[in-house]
Amino acid sequence: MTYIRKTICPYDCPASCGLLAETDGERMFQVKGDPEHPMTHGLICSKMQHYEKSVHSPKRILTPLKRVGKKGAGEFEAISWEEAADTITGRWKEMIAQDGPDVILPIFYSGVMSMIQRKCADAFFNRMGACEVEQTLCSSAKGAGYEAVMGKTGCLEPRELKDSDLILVWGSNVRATRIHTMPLLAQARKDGKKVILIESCALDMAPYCDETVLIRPGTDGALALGMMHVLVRDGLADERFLTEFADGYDCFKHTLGQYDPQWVQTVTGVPAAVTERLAKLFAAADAPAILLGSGPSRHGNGGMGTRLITILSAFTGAWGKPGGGLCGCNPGNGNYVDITRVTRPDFRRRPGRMININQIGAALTAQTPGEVIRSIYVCGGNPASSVSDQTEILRGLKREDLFTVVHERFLTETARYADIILPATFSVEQSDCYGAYGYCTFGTAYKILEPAGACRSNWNTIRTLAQAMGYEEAYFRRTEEDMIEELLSHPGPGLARVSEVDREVLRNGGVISTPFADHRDFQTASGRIRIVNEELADPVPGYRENYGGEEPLRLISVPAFHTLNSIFQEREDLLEHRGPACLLLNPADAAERGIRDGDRITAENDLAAVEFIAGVTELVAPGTAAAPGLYDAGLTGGGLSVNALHHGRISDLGKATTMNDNRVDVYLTKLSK
Ligand SMILES: Nc1nc2c(c(=O)[nH]1)N[C@H]1C(S)=C(S)[C@@H](COP(=O)(O)OP(=O)(O)OC[C@H]3O[C@@H](n4cnc5c(=O)[nH]c(N)nc54)[C@H](O)[C@@H]3O)O[C@H]1N2
Ligand SMILES: Nc1nc2c(c(=O)[nH]1)N[C@H]1C(S)=C(S)[C@@H](COP(=O)(O)OP(=O)(O)OC[C@H]3O[C@@H](n4cnc5c(=O)[nH]c(N)nc54)[C@H](O)[C@@H]3O)O[C@H]1N2
Ligand SMILES: [Mo]
Repeated sequence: MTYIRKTICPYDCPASCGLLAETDGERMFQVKGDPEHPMTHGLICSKMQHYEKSVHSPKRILTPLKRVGKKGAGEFEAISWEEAADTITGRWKEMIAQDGPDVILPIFYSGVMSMIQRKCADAFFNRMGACEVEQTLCSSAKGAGYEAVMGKTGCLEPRELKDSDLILVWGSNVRATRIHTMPLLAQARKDGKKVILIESCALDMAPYCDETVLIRPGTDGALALGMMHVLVRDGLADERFLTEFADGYDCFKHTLGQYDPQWVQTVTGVPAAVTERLAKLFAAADAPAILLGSGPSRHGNGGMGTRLITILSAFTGAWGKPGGGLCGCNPGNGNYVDITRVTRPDFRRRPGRMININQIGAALTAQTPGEVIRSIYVCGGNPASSVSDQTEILRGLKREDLFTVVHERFLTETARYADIILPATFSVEQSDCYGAYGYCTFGTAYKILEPAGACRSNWNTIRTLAQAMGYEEAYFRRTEEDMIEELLSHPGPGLARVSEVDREVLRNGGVISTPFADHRDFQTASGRIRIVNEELADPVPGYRENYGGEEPLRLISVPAFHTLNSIFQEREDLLEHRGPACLLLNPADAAERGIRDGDRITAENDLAAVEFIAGVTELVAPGTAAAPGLYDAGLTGGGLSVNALHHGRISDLGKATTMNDNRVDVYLTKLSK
């Protein structure tokens, strides 16, 4: 007998989609979107339409494994949980006794986005006193740049875009990463409102917009400045609004003279006439909205670029008008729950050694006494594939003296290098809370299936390891259900004012819609928008260069439609649609190098040379090379992926990845006979 149970997508997308799973308690037979979900209304992406194929994939790891071959060879032998836990904690106790706990480095990122499973390893490693990881692999430059201007003020929730009368989709692949916003864009166009795309790689989104503006990567701040130049020059800025609600308008205004549209053209490649027209369209709209993705912020100047785009969003007084302002940062009224109930910073006796996730390559190969990492614990992340400076990371992972433990569902790029692999559950085999980061919804989902084989959730694995370490805190004896109760009884501002009916929904497993923010209630120290922010090292905003490099083409990494970061590569059906690792080039750049669509090409810089298949399209900005998706080494030419071409440099604000801020040269691959 089968029945239907509600659950929630665990992956790193803004939406946390509601799912309906058909199951008999042992297997999941099919998955559909949940039409009762207050925001996703049953619409789910093609990747999740066959979640059962992932959950029951024959490639899953079902028992703990220990390495028997050479590092990276992928040869393992099954062991029991008891042996695994004893081996791991035995080694760790020895290292802690010899060198102290900060030779142990936990690495977790966004494999599972639910609150307890994603964050619980923090508590364990805080208790241990291990290294701390700055988890800034994704969009922390965008977050910090936005916050520098708007503080904790919630931005527009995508559902509010229905009231916008002009939408600038600025560096966001809505079709791949935010499908629930696609119907809103379509409706806006049907209603005669303009949707304009500002992109460096417009392949996916151009067909869904009225106009596409191609821009050189890393120069978005210059376009925002040029638009503000025109607005001030032509008396189109809302000076009354800016004087009343913002700090530093007068000071900033006097710096704008230098950023005329001709200058913008030189820096960005956007024709001067286009900047003029964009500024005038922006001013003519009553409630224009900028829908901002993270791509433009993944540069050395990404924090500043985001500040400038955020300031632009306020320049005509649109904030506070229904549908006016900025969308794509944190919407709503702040955190849903008090996450420190999970992460337990109070368990840490002294500050740990901080390591930025974008720089783990350097950390894993450091040889200076006092800096050597002796063990890593990877859980919900795939750094050998997803993090910049891949060559260095692989060099570190090959170290015979590095004890590597990986908690995983599949034999990923990283897991291949493990000494011990622990088998991980899928979301439907565990219970948790989910707060959407791009929409105002919050939900709970309870276990539907018993874990396959000997798989354990992140929570249950941490409990096992804590017991073997001899940690006696009551925290490590709780169940997932106890933890959900703990979080729900300590709501943050985002979950305040939840009705009794909604509380009941959460108790039973389901999703509620939470209130949108008041966009005129500026949550900054001064209560005003901070055009000039004296708290920053760089208080007055202006154009700053990104890192750049010697090579001629700007390399960006863009999301792939059929996979999510390195996830879903167990799915042959999706890989077939995705095709081989390709690098997209503008026809002018391709012609200059004698490259045609489908050719085998090599991209090279000071870090590495990586092979791709060329894709030639006018929808990539001239001077740009765009690499969609993440590919396992087995799926690429030379065993390296695009991340081997990324430096580990971090952004101006938010210490974020600058993966879109690298240069390469590209040439036809020389075939050896
Ligand atoms: N299908 C699918 N969905 C996903 C993901 C995925 O890999 N696949 N990843 C998930 C994750 S973890 C995240 S963080 C989100 C990311 O979601 P987004 O923020 O939408 O994605 P980004 O990777 O930031 O890239 C957005 C766009 O920025 C463009 N871009 C890059 N550099 C620049 C630039 O300098 N200027 C301008 N104007 N544009 C630029 C790229 O061409 C890309 O189209 O999506 C999530 N959803
Ligand atoms: N070139 C390039 N690099 C990128 C990106 C890109 O688009 N292009 N995207 C960047 C972005 S935005 C992000 S957020 C990062 C993501 O970086 P990561 O989080 O390191 O990468 P993922 O590929 O999402 O890998 C997550 C892993 O977690 C595992 N996992 C899933 N659920 C669970 C679970 O419940 N428990 C355990 N133990 N494991 C689980 C999955 O099997 C998967 O192997 O990558 C960044 N790197
Ligand atoms: Mo991300």
